[in-house]
Amino acid sequence: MTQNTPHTQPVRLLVVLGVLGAIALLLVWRALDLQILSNDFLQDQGDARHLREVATPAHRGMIADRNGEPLAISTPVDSVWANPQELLAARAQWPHLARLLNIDAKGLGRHLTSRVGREFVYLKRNVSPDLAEQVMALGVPGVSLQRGYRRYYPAGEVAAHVVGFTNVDDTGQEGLELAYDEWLHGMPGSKRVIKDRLGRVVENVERVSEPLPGKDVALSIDRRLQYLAYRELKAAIQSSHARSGSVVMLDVNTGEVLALVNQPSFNPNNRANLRGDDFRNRGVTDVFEPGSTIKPFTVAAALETGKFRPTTMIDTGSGLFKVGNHTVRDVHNYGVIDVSTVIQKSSNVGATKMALAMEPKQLWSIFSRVGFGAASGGRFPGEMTGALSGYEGWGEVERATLSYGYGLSVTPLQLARAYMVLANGGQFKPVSFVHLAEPPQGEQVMRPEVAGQVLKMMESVVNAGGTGLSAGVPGYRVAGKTGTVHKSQAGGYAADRYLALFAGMAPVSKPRLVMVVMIDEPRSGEYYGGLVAAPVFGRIMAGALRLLDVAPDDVQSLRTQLVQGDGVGKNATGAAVQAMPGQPAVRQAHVSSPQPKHMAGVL
Ligand code: 59J
Repeated sequence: MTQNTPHTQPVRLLVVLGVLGAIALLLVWRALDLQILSNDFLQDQGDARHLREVATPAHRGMIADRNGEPLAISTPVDSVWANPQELLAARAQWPHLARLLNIDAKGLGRHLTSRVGREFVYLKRNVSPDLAEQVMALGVPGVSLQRGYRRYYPAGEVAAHVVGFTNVDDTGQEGLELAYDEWLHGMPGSKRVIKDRLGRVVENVERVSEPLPGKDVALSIDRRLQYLAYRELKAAIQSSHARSGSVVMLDVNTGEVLALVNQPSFNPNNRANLRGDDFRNRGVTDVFEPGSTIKPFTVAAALETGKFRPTTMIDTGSGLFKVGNHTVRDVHNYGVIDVSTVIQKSSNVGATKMALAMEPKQLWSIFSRVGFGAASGGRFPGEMTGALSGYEGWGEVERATLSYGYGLSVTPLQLARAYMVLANGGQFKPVSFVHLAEPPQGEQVMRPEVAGQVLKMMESVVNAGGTGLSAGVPGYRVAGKTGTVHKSQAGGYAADRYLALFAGMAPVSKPRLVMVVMIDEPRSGEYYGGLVAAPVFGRIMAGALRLLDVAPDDVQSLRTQLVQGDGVGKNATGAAVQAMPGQPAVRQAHVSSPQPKHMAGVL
């Protein structure tokens, strides 16, 4: 029965043929399916494994100063990245890779394992071209480079607060990098590439879209003035052991910010272990009570009422004046003095008597017109507007204390902008952080005669008998106002913590520059604005007028000096000098050079 019989042969043959035929059919079907029916799907799958669309980063625009000097530039760098799966398989190579990239090999393992589902992880961003080359020379599977840009800040700490900085993704985080991010950042492009099994680009297939580079920004800042202001402020903060400080310099004709520096500062090129406090652009974010630097506006309001003229006499009595249950005090007893002398000596009682002789609205109006309590127009991120309350709630005590600068708050930038009104014949201009093609239309907010009279009074502050002699600059007429302010604290005013201020302009015959110097908590014994802030103003102003080639408008004082040969200007004489020791030395320092020797090497 096991033997094949002849008649069973054809049946077996048929079965075998049938099976073979079926298999052949199946193969043909499968071939058809792969080649034609499912082709698109398979092609896509294959492409998905090898054909990639990758982003090509856009070049971020440059931030330059008003003369085209770079303040923030992007340079090409590479980022090292990996395909976790592939790199996980090359464990033996980790130590080399980790050592080169200065990362922990164990941490690298964890980093990869936790991201094994992904196809892309950064190992180290923004490495130097040199290091990138060394990494690729290792030939570790799954490791590739990605082209990008790194931001570099040539002026470092000097312009750090104004320029700000970007994060690793090249997006503006602070300062003007943030304010002008949209303008600077451009649009990344993309291209299609073919990658091999190890994820390396083997062929550029096509550009899908070109990256659109960002646009450049020219700031209003003049890098030379910025350096000058920074050096002098830093030296002053160090020698007075102050907590912090700011200097703001504006162009009177345009409202452009020519210099804005703060202490403490930071190096934007290396922001490891930094405190958030250092990032603050105090010139626009910090408010303080302006104290006596407000008095020129109180006087302007008094002149506007028509009840006062520069020569009107005011009895400041014994320097004590009771308003309600508050006593207004002067540091010295000035007796009967004219309005001009109220400014020159900084009499709180004098300012109070003028304020009480006018309607509350008149005082409020001038503060409001010169921009207190309102944003500067410079669009700086995080800018504070300060506080100016409505006059409806002002009683006699409020009117008195407001007249000499307490009960409102301002930023250094706002104070500088307000002084700009006095410097340019009563015209109010918005402040700008970018270079302007032409000056903006000013708004006349004060009669030119009033502005001119107040300017003249402020010139006496810097001359014999004034509180701010060391703000003077040989060869130029300078005007300004000192301020020494007890800092407010919970429940009143701190007995031993002060702000030293000086705000002013030069040259008086045709003001070109306005500047505010603010020094917070000088702790070396001296704390008067006239002794701590005014000399900083004088040194920076002297250098700035020279750098900008501003013609001297007080040649007579230079001649006198040359003839006397003692290097002491006309301002360094008079009663106030005895009251403020150290004054002549300071003046001498900037008579001979705008950059005194002891400043060298500060930066
Ligand atoms: C002063 C104040 C505090 C707040 C007084 C400064 C007041 C006041 C309550 C005594 C130091 C000081 C609202 S002084 O800035 O008058 O810079 O050249 O802090 O008066 O009522 O030992 N400035 N400063 N006053 N408070 N409240 C003068 C003046 C000013 C000078 C000096 C001497 C004050 C010449 C301040 C300067 O003009």
